[in-house]
Amino acid sequence: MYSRTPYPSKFMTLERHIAEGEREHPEATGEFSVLLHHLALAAKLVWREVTKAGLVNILGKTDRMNISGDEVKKLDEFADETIFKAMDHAGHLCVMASEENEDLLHIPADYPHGKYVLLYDPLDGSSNIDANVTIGSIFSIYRRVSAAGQGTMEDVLQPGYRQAAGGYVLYGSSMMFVYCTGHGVHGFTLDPSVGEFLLSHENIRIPQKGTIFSMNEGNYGRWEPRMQQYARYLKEEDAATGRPYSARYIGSLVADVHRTMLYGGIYCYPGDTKNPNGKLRLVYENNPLAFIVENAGGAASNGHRRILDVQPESLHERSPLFIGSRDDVKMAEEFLAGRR
Ligand code: AFP
Repeated sequence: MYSRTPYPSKFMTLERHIAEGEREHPEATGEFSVLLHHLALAAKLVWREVTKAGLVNILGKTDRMNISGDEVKKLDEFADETIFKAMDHAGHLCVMASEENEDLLHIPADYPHGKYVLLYDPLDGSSNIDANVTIGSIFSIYRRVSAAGQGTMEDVLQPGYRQAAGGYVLYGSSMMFVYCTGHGVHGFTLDPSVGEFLLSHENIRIPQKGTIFSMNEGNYGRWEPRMQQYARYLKEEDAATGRPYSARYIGSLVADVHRTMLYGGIYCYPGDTKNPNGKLRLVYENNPLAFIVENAGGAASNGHRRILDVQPESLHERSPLFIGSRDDVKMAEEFLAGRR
């Protein structure tokens, strides 16, 4: 009788999904699940502010004060603080690091310290906010390697393959929470009427090859000749190999990678003469997205080697990124190695 309703037989909320994932690990203490819940809550708080972004001027902002006389924080600062405060007190983390902060973010001394480490980019693509273009938050969770107490730089600078979970949140025409704990990539869309994330994209798989490329071609003149040759190749006419590729570039990495994962193709941010290692940050942006895309069946490279194998040397180190469909990333590597 119930199957006649327009709803699926089982509502899979994010909460339920996390709980069912936990049950598959009898050794789990539940700490990890609580961490994910808190992250989802932080994301909702950020989303609430993002949806008000366009109203700030109408509601009477003067410089950085709103109509009530409160200071209006820049959204990226707000997101940074909100995520920190949502995550600092529950006793599951030993340290955090955020793209917005130069140094490690230590858990306040009066809160307990746990076995996990959180790295996050609070608001990726923030220069797109005023144009109402999709932005997002990106996160990685690792297990600590130090023994106890406050977390250390060693806990934070782990190669990406050691991630216990990675994910991102999209603030776009709808809000999505996409995460992976190594058992598939799953996307949840917020139903604002009930305030719950509902499973909308189960076990996302990226096509093995695509026909879309995503890169900032304004930098073409600064690229090395092999990168230029690769970009020209993608635009040549050849029906047999699906060329020319279509160009799509939003300028919010998280949104560009999300589209790439759903439709296939490649996103590239190579090094150039101005920024030899490109613009993107290895630990806050490239590693979590590489973890997600690999788990969806794709690949992520710095042009010469797998992103997840790179040992980070410093918190804010930059790295080139080639990410997307497996065949497309392989082809980019072949061009950069001079094999094509
Ligand atoms: P912002 O958060 O400062 O907007 O930076 C976003 C970003 O790191 C990434 O999300 C974009 O893909 C990339 O920069 C865009 O950079 P270009 O303007 O150089 O293409």
